[in-house]
Amino acid sequence: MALQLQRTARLLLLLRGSALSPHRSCGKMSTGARLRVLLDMDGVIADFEGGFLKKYRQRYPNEPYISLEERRGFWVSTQYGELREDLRDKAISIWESKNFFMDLDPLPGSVEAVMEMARMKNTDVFICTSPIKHYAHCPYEKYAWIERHLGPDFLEKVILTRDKTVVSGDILIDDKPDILGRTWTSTVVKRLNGR
Ligand code: BVP
Ligand code: MG
Repeated sequence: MALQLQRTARLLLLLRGSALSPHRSCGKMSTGARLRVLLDMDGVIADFEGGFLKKYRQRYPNEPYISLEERRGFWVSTQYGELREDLRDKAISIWESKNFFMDLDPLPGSVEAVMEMARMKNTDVFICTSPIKHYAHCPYEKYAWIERHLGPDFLEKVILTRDKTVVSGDILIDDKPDILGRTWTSTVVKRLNGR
């Protein structure tokens, strides 16, 4: 993931000036135009899957679990529910708990890659992330995580939305394969275990 995001950061440099801006009036970006990058959080810069597995195994040491290599599909809850019906709610209980989102580790190299993108000329980087609907902890902790790992200036760059298709930008870097939007080019960053 880290390498992927860092490679993506470098690719951005190459993409500048190419036909990647569907929301601009013509294909090619005009000289001086700014590139707006929407960057997902969970699964791209924050290790949702690793954090989930660690806390799930701590809380439910006697229940079956799915290793990162065996994970399939986007939704953790779906695969746990398929493993055994009641495990779906047990999985959900993990990310609904206090400090779940705060304690996520940055994916290795991801913070450096975000900073590299943010330093690029004529480039605006936003963190575009979907909070869970159980809102007791998640939205607060996402802000606190961004402040801790990316710095307070990045608090200006946070977009919380359950529907990323309504956000305008040039490129969305995300690990969710099925977000279809009309305003940006979606780049799916695959996870380390190759799902
Ligand atoms: O808040 C995260 C975790 C949650 O969906 C959001 C993904 O946000 P983006 O990375 O797309 O911005 N989430 C929820 C479930 C199940 C819910 Br029921 C899940 O299996 N995986 C997952 O990431
Ligand atoms: Mg994600």
